Amino acid sequence: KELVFATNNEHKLQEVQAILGDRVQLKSLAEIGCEVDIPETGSTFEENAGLKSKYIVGHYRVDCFADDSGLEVDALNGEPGVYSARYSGSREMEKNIAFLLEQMEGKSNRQARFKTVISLIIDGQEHLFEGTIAGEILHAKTGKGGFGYDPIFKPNGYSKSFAEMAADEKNAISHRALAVAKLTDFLIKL
Ligand code: ITT
Repeated sequence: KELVFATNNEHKLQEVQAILGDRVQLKSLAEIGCEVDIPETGSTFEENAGLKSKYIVGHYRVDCFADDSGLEVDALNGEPGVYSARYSGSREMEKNIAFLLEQMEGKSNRQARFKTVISLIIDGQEHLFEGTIAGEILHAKTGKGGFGYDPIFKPNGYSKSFAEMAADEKNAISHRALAVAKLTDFLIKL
């Protein structure tokens, strides 16, 4: 079975393909000839995931899904949230991480969560799947793996940051893995 994953983020594509294994063959936006950065003007992950999947269905008439995700920090009233990819005003994660660590100076509550919402559109019908993992914001970057905010996020109950984990360790517990598990459950029942 083939399915388009409406993302420009190569790391997301690799993670989700690794979780799905050979059950589903994912097609990237590049493979269907789409090179646009789909507008994400919504104020929730649900809305933005839906904007991305609906854009692709509208323009390419294919079944597809999109992932909108981000980091919600309690002491920052849930920020960066839907602004995770450009929290500092730039898409450079080096800058976004530095900016977030700066906002956290002097905060004793460092609890946060990663959240993923997947919007799947099959036969014109939207289905939403979500996954969340709670953890804490570290004081400095730790580890070289993963992507995005992984070097400053340590899931609760673990002693390593997401960036210190092997890909399959992160993929066994992550927000994205939980959302993809729900997506897979749905797809295999079709
Ligand atoms: P697409 O919209 O093309 O899918 P994007 O990178 O713009 O790619 P989002 O709009 O969903 O994706 O932004 C999510 C940002 O949140 C992402 O750029 C990362 O900085 C961060 N993020 C999401 N999932 C993450 C993860 O598993 N580990 C670390 N950071 C993550």
